[in-house]
Amino acid sequence: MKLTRHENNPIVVPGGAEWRRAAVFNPGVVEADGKYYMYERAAGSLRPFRTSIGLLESEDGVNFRPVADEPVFTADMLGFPGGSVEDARVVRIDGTYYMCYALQPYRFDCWPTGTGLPAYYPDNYPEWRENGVEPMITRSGIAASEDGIRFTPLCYTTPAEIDDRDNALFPEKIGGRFALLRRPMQYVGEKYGTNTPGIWISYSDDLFEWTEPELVAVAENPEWEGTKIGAAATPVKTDRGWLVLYHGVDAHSVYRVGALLLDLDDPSRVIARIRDPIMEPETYYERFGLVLPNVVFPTANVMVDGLLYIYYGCCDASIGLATVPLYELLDALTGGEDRA
Ligand code: BMA
Repeated sequence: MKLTRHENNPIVVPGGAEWRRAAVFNPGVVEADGKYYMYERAAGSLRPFRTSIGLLESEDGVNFRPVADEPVFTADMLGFPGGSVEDARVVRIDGTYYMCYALQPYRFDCWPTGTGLPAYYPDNYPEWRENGVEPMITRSGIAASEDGIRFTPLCYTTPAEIDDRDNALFPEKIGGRFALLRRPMQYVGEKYGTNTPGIWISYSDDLFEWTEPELVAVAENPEWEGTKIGAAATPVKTDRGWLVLYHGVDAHSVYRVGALLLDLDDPSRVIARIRDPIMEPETYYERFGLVLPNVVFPTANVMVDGLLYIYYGCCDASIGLATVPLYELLDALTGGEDRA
């Protein structure tokens, strides 16, 4: 099983409008009425490092052009001027676009430290402490739109005091309820049945009230996913189960991509999982970025003529596309260890 990197990679790069001048990465993508809409996470500078969500469109899922002069979603719209909205994972359910986003409420600075790892530095921005927020804590929520262009904040999916990102809504209700993958960082220790942050699931009737998270999957292969794992993109419904790509982080902060299958009716149940990463940083744009090196971070996948198109952030700097025939990925999954 082999993913193919697109020859135009990276397919989307920073430039143009001031707010996307420094970096574009970790995009949501949906296909609607024959067009592909991409929701990029965009930064205008590293100091401060502040990201908003910009919109691009494409006829073929490869060549994207900006749609709007301004971002379509910002932290200002949530009442946090200067904060960041990040890592949009977008689905369309019954004609409405739902964007799961991560929110960091205030600005921070970001620079390379010379050791390969960046410093994320909030101390120049006293609002973090004045407002009693633990620096760098992330809250997640959902914004909604009827046309895919104008988004308005709908709800928070996670409590303010928990660091919880990598939220991904399933593209349809399951057993009559919305279902959401998430990654509560503090859910570790004996009480939670895991020593490292993992993938959890919650359900909701109305998107506003969510059930207590149930554990779905944790790191099993310490050499590449030992630090933490999190859902990558919107789960894909297949006849063998829900296909979920996820990212795994190793002890040196290298981000790789894993794959697992969840039961169609009970998506808290993992029925298959591939032991090795299906993708890891290899090319120059995946190994060298503005700050953190060695990151492939998928946040979207769509089906195009039997191929799974996987859109991913490259080192928090640009956007790549990799493809794989869906059946090849499913064969790799179900031919592996059976966890049913
Ligand atoms: C994660 C998130 C992502 C980011 C990745 C690599 O923790 O912040 O948004 O792409 O780190 O820096």
